[in-house]
Amino acid sequence: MNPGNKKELFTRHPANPILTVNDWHYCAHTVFNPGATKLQDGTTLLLCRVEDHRGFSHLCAARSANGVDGWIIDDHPTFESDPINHPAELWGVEDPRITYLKDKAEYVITYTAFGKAGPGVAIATTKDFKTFERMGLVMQPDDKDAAIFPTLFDGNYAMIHRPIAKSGAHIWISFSPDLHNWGGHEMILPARKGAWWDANKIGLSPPPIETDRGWLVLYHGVRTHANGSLYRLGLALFDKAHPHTCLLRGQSWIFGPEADYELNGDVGNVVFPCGFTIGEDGDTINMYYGAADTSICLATSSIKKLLLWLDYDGREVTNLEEIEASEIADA
Ligand code: M1P
Repeated sequence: MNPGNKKELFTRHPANPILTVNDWHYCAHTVFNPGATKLQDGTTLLLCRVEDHRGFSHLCAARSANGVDGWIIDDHPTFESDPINHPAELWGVEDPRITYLKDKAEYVITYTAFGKAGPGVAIATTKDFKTFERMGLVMQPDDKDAAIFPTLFDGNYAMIHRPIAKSGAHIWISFSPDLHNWGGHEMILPARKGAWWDANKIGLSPPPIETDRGWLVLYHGVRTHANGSLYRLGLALFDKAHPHTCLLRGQSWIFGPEADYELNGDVGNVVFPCGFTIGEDGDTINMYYGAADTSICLATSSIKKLLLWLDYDGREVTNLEEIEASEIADA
């Protein structure tokens, strides 16, 4: 089979959307863009973004034994903004990504803190998704779409994030010895230009996925057109020991809005994953995503399939100059 012939590499779950605001125990407007993790007992936990009728967001935990149905949803907001102590969260907290840190035996949550200065990256940690330790803002606005790697690199944590720079919205990496202080900032994946599906604005989707061949990074690309924006997903592979080095970058998108619940909603034409879990076979990827900023959906793929596709559709890149050179060659 020519893996490049299949544009969409994820299969939508027939029960989609698996969660909507109608499943909530309290009044809210929409639920979307959940972070995801598997707890130690195998339970799937989604930390869902919930938007209220002011337009402000908070996070609410939903737990399920099989990751598809039977969700037990907290009957109150699990993690709310704290604008008194953290003014950067004045207008809410959004789009969480969850990483389990074995060295600390705790979960670290990176989320968007939305305040008067714009969206910035904030961090909180938890052991049980009931009590949280807030670190506050770690990347100043405008910055978002952040996640921590589950392993350390030369004793440092690494975070992927998306600051807005003069040159556009590109994906960066930063390093920290303690999760508080960040440095070694480097752009690792630029938005492409011109007609590309991921021109001008990209951002990390779920946290990086560890494989034998490196880190698989699913990212969203935003195509702006006369009717608005179109959010689709692309794929890149980064070096296992040097996560700032991009080894392969797919040319085509691998998943985009097609189902009615992705095309229509508060913000139509949006698929926006913030979390994944890996199946018991060690290969199945369960990707949890927000559809049209309105509901929560599930689509599955496989690590083997994504790597095979990258071998076919991806371009080898060793540094940013080469990425740009390949863009010019394509133009
Ligand atoms: O409305 C689509 C998405 O827009 C923003 O994403 P980004 O800044 O990465 O383009 C976020 O507000 C996100 O929550 C939202 O789903």
